[in-house]
Amino acid sequence: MDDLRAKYLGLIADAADEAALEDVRLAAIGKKGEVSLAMRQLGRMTPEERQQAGPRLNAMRDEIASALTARKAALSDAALEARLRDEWLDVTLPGRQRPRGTVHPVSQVWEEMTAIFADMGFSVAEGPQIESDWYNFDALNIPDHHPARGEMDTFYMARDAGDNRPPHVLRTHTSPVQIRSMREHGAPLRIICPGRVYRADYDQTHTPMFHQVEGLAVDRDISMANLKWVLEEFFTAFFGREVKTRFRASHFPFTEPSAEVDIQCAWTDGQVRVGEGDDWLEVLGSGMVHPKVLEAGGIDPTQWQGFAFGMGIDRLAMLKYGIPDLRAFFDADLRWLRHYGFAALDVPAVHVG
Ligand code: 2NL
Repeated sequence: MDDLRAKYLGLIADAADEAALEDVRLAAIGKKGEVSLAMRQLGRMTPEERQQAGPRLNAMRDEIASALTARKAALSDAALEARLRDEWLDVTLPGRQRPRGTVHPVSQVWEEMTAIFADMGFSVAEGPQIESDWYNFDALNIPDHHPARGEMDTFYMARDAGDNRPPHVLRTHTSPVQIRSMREHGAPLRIICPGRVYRADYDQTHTPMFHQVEGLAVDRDISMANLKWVLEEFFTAFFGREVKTRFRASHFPFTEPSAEVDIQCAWTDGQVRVGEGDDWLEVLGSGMVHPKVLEAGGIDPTQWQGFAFGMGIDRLAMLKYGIPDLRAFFDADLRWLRHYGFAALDVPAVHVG
């Protein structure tokens, strides 16, 4: 019995972890453990022997059981200490820096503009940036000899000798998207078409690629009065204050009558401020859709009429956010992007009357 006691107390002291300790427990006082088996021998003893061996065996089993409990507590304390040591974390360290981009002013204003027109019931339509000359010019009643069609103003796709496909261009406005929408959906129609457009022009105020939003509303009794309301509503929402407009008679091949639209502004120390003062700034072209353009869109001009307008996103971004130089928009200069860019969730409130 002393050998048994010494053996198991030794094994308990040597058990390196809780799993090894459990093995020892089973070997000693488990159902088939050595101590349990020894206790079962009590039945075969004489009453005198039993009286002697019984209490000693019980005491030994209790001693082994409490040694197991104590060792188990010690092992689990040690395991916890080890985890606390290994998984130690310095929560006072500075966070890891991750590169963070900004939203380009053009993207920001694009979203602002589409949100305002969406509130007025306009859907957004987009289309290809490479168009046939029919969609870009003919459908818009722009005649063959018109200067806009020349290589001076328009980027033409290169053609190999003997390639007889119709000429294609980088679209010079998003009007072709509106022609496509008219042909696809018919009347009535209320859409805006934001997108990239291209013109062979590069100076202080022009880049060969820029962004435009065109709008088109076709219905049975749409008039210039509806156009004026929509545009005034738009400018007031966009600039966050009431903005007076001035319509000046103009000419475009695709609208009749046509009007250029100025917005009220003030010039103070070389800075333009929209919605105050008594100067004017031209920002938009517009008019009633020419009957030939409705026809090109597959819409019967004796049954339907509509207004259309076009304006530059980049220019409106410069005006609203006081950005001085257009060309810097497309330089991908990180300092410029961080200065004029917007945070991902920075969506200025948009007010519609
Ligand atoms: C400007 C001129 C304008 C349009 C664009 C248009 C589109 C169709 C039919 C008729 Cl499908 N018109 N678009 C109309 C008037 C002016 O833009 O000076 N933009 C800055």
